[in-house]
Amino acid sequence: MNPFLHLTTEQLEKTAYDIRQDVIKMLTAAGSGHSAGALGMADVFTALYFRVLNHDPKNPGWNERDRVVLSNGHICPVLYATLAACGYFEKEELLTLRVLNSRLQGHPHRESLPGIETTSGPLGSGLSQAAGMALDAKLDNEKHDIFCVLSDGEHDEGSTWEAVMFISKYRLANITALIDRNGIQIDGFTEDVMPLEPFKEKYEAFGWHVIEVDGHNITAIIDACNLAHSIYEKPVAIICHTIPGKGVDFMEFNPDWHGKVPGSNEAQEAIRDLRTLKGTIEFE
Ligand SMILES: Cc1ncc(C[n+]2csc(CCOP(=O)(O)OP(=O)(O)O)c2C)c(N)n1
Ligand SMILES: [Mg+2]
Repeated sequence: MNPFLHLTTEQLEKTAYDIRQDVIKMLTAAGSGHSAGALGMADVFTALYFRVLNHDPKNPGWNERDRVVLSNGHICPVLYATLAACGYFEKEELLTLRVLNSRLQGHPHRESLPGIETTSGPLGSGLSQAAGMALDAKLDNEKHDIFCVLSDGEHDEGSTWEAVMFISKYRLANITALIDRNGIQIDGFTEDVMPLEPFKEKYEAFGWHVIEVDGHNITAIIDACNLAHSIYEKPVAIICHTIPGKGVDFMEFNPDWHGKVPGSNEAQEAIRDLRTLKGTIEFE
C-alpha cells in the first residue's frame, strides 16, 4: 500500500516542485554535486514514491516493500529530498549533503540511510543489482516489484546491456527500468558522445516491452508504471524523456550543469524560477 494515495495530481505536481527546491538548497549548501539529472527526475521520483510504490516510510525494512535501485547514484539529491518528503527522515538533515560522516553521502550508501536499497555511484551496475533482487524474489515467489532508475549515459557501459540480456533471458517481469533519457552525460550530448538511438528498438530487440513517456507528466508516468505492473511476459523499460535541469531556466538542456551546482545568486534565481512554476503546499 502507498500511504499517499489521497493526494491529487495537482498536489503531486506541487510536491515535485518542492522537491526541486530542496535539491537546489541541498546542492548549494554542499557546494558540489549534480544538478541537472536530479532536477530532471523530480517528477519520476514523485510519481514513484507518492503513488506507485508499495512502501511504508515508518517501516523501511518491511519485507513486502517494492525496491528502488538508483543506478545513476550521482542524482541522489532527488532521492534524498523525496525520501525526506515522504517522512523517512527529517527534512533538516537534507542540508548535511556531502558533509563528512553525514548519512547523506555524495553517492548513496545503503547502510547509512533508511530507504536506500543499494550503494551506487559506479555507473552501469544498478541494473545487474536489480536483476539479482528480481531473480531472488521470483525464486522465492515474493510479490514485490523492483524499480531500477538508470540514466541514458549508463548505456555506454557494457555491463548495462549484460543486465538487459540477463533480465530478458530469465523473464524477470517483476523489474521495471525507468530510464532518464535526458540526452546529456558528463561530456556533452549523448548523441555526440556515444549515440544511443534507435534506443527503444534496441531494448525491444533484447526482448523488453518499452513504453515512452514525457518524464514531466506525472499522470503519464503513473499510468506507465501501472501498465508495466500488468505485463507478466516481459520486463518493461519506461523511457522517461526529461529535460535536464527542469524548472530552472538557465540550467535546462545545458550539459554544463551535469556536475555543477549554483552559486548563491544563481540559487536564488533558481528558487525564484521554481516558485513561479509551482507554489509550496502543505499536507500530512
Ligand atoms: C563507472 C563510472 N564511470 C564514470 C563515472 C563518472 N560519471 C559520473 S556521472 C557521468 C555521466 C553519466 O551520464 P548520465 O548519467 O546520463 O548523466 P546526467 O544525465 O545525469 O547528466 C559519469 C561519466 C562514474 N560515476 N562511474
Ligand atoms: Mg543523461
